[in-house]
Amino acid sequence: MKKDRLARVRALMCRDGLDQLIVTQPQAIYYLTGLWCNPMDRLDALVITHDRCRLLCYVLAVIEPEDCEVTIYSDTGVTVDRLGGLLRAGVTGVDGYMHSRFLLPLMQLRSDISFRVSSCVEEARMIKTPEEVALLRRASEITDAVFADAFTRLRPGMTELELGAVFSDGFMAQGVGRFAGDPMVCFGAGSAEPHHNPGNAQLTPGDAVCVDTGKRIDGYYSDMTRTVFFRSCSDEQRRVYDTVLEANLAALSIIRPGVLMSEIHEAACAVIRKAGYGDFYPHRTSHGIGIDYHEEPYDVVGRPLPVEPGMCFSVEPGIYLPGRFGVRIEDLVVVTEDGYSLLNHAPKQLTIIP
Ligand SMILES: [Mn+2]
Repeated sequence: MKKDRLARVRALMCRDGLDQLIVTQPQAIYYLTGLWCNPMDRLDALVITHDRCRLLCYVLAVIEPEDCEVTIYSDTGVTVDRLGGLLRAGVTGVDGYMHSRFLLPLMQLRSDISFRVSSCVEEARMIKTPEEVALLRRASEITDAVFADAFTRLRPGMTELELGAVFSDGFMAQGVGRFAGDPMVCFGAGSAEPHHNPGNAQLTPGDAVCVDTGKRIDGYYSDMTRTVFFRSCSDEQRRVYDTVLEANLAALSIIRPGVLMSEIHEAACAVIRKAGYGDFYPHRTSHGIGIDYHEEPYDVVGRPLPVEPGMCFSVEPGIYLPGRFGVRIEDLVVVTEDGYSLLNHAPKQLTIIP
């Protein structure tokens, strides 16, 4: 078990009055045990009380974490019954990832237990250790290198899927497997969709080329978006690009402990509104990153969440003009004692690829 992380989770359990906590998300189990469970459709669970840890995991997981009693199950028998047998009476937190098909029968089985949703592990994970920051930094450095190389390989007529393969091959050349989803490659009108599904659109001179991708490398994700222009750039594309870059820099410039996540978002929005594109920025500016591609801290409207040293999150404003083009510029930061440090360093000045 990762003792310091477990201690933080237990402190949060005390704060919330929990006697025990059921953790089912594989990423959270990895965070606390160093063990990657992959139950797929099955149920793995780490049960944490104030004096012991018990892990219920599928037969394929063979390395036992220290200071943790492991119960292995196979595809025979009812896993919920096994989990029910590991629980004590008392106030029990459940992470937000336990499928209802497991949780509802468990609640019926152990009607003596009071269950409640708990984000103790998510909260602990929000503040990265130096060891975690080093892994995040390395993932971003590799991603910087992949972007730099891939953007030299634009050719007229190539498809979004083909450029996606260039990025995937770039990661593979760095020894990184296909862990996350496919790279989100957007050409021209596709770049006007914040969550575009890459397809067979062909690259045409004058296109905005927006690529948003990242990989989990040694357990921790990178995530970066850069938008470049292929062979030419119109006055409006330039105006939109300059606005998004200014918004990105404005948001970054206020990051320091104590600032609210919502204030970072507002700093980006203010620039975009002032340029007249306020109706074309539909999404949040930030999400946390770590073992998950998206994790706490989320920039949620109306939640006053102050930034703390050790938090890692994205800053990714964009402007999307439907049917025409869009621009997004995404960086990752780690919050320091007096400001922030960028995890990725790919250039951001307006770039026209010849
Ligand atoms: Mn992102």
